[in-house]
Amino acid sequence: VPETQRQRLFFALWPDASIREGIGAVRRNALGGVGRPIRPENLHLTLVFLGEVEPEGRMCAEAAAAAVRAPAFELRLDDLGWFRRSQIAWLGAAHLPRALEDLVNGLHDGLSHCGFPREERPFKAHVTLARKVRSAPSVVDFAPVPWLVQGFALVESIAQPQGVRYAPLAHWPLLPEG
Ligand code: 2AM
Repeated sequence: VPETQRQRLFFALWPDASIREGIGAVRRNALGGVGRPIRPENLHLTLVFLGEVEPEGRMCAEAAAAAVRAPAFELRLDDLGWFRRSQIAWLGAAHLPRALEDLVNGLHDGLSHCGFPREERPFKAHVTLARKVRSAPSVVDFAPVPWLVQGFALVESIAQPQGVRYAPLAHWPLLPEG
C-alpha cells in the first residue's frame, strides 16, 4: 500500500462551537499562556487512538463504529489535571459516565476484529488543553462545562507546516438518551 494512502486516525468526541468556546475559556482562565495551547478548532476528547491506518483498516474501523450501540449522555468537564509523562494539561471528567465507558469498550471490541492492538492503559476521559506544560498548573476555581454528547467521530490527524490539524471524516450518532 502506498504511504500516501495511510492516514493517522483516532475516534473522538468532537465538541460543537459552544462546548469548544467553554473549554477554551477554561483553558484561558486556568492556564493563561502556559505551554503550547491547543488551537480551539483542534480541541477534542480522544476515545481510541488508531495510529497510521491503511484503507482496509479504516473501512474495518468504520464498520466497528457503526456497530456500536450506546446511548447519548452528559459529560461534565469538571476536572483539571496534568500528566507528568506527556507534559499535557487537560480538562476531564471526575465521573466517567457508564455510557462513555460502554462506548469506548464497544469500539475496542469491534476494533479487535480489525487487528488493532488493544490499549492497555485504562481510559482517562480528557481534553488536552495545552502541551509542553512542564509543571503542574496551580489549582484554580472554574465553572464546569456540561457537554451533552450525542455522537462521536473518526478524525484524521494531518501534519502541516503550521502545526497539526484534526479533520473529522465521519460521524455516528448515539442512541436517544435514557
Ligand atoms: P493526548 O491529547 O492525550 O496527547 C491525536 O493525537 C489524539 O490522539 C490526541 O488527543 C492524543 O491524546 C491521542 N493519542 C492517544 N494515544 C496516542 C499515541 N500513542 N500517539 C499519539 N496520540 C495519541
